[in-house]
Amino acid sequence: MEKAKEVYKMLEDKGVSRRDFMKYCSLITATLGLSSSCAPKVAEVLTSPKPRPPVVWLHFAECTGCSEGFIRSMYPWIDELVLDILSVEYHETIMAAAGHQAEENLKNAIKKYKGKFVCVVEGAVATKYDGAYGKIGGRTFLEIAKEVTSKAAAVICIGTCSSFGGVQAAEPNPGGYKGVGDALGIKTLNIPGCPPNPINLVGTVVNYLLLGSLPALDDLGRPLFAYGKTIHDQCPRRSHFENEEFVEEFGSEEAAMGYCLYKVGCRGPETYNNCPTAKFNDGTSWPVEAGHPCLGCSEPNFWDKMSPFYEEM
Ligand code: FSX
Ligand code: SF4
Ligand code: F3S
Repeated sequence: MEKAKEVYKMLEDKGVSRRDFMKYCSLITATLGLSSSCAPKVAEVLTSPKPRPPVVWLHFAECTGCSEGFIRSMYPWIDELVLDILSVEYHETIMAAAGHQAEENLKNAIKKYKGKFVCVVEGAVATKYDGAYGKIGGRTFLEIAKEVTSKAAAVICIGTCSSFGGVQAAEPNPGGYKGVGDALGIKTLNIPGCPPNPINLVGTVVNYLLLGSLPALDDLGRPLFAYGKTIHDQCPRRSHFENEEFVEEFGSEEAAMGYCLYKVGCRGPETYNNCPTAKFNDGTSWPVEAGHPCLGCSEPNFWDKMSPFYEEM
C-alpha cells in the first residue's frame, strides 16, 4: 500500500494522473492478450512492494537504440517506474559510474546476486579470433558474456543484435558476430526488433510478476504474445493487398491513399511482430502507418535476408 502511494505520488509529481497510468496498464494488458478486466491487477503488480528481480544490463556491439527507445520514447515516467520495478543494479548507459568503478560495480553485482539476477543483453558478441573484434576494458564481449550469463537466473536479449546478431552479423561479418544464444550455445528469451518495442520488455516482466513465469516462446525464443502473428496478418492496409491496390512509387497518389506497400519492399508477410497493435512512441504510429514498408527488423539475418530493401521480393 505504502509503495503504491509512493508510486502514485512520484507519478503525480511528474504530472501523470492515475488515469494516464491506468491507460498505460491497459496497453500492457492488451499487449499481453489478457482481458481488460486484468488492468487493475497489472497496476497492482507495477506498484506493489514485492522484492524485485535484480537486473544486470550488458552492452555489446550495437547502437544503444534499444536503451534509448526504452528510456526516451515512451511515457517520460515509465523508464523510472520500470527501472525501479526491475531494480537495475548495473546499466552502462544510465549509471553514474565509469571506467574501473563501473567494472567494480559489475563484479560486485554478479557476486552479490549470483544465480538470482536477470541478465538483459543489448548487442551482439564477436566470436572469431576468441572474440578479439569486440572488447570492453581489455576483456572480450565473449568473455564477459560467458561469465555474467553463467551466473544469471535468466538471460533476456533485447533487440535484434543480441537476439540474432543484427547489423554486426551482416555480410561479410569479419568479426564473426552472433546473437548471444548462438555465440554461447545457451537458451535466451529474445525480444528482437531494431529497435524493439519497449512494451514487449515491460510485458515480459509484467507476465513474470503477474503469473510467476516467463511468457510462452516461439522456436526463436520470442514471446508469443508479441511475436505470434505476422505484421501482414495485423496490417490495416491488408484489404488493399487483397484488392491488389499497391503503392509503386513513394510520394504517389496511391501512397497518399494508403495502399499496400508490398511492391515497394514491405516484408510484413514474413515478419513476426506486434507493431500494428502496440505501435511506437506512446501508441503514436509504426512504420507502415507512417508510409514506410516493414523491413523485417525483428527477423534473424534481416539485413541480408530482407535486402535489397525497397524492392519487391
Ligand atoms: Fe541493435 Fe540495440 Fe538495432 Fe540499435 O542497442 S537492435 S542496432 S536499434 O539499438 O541492439
Ligand atoms: Fe502486408 Fe505490408 Fe501490405 Fe501491410 S503494407 S498489407 S504488411 S504487404
Ligand atoms: Fe520492424 Fe517491421 Fe515493425 S521494420 S519496427 S518489424 S514494422
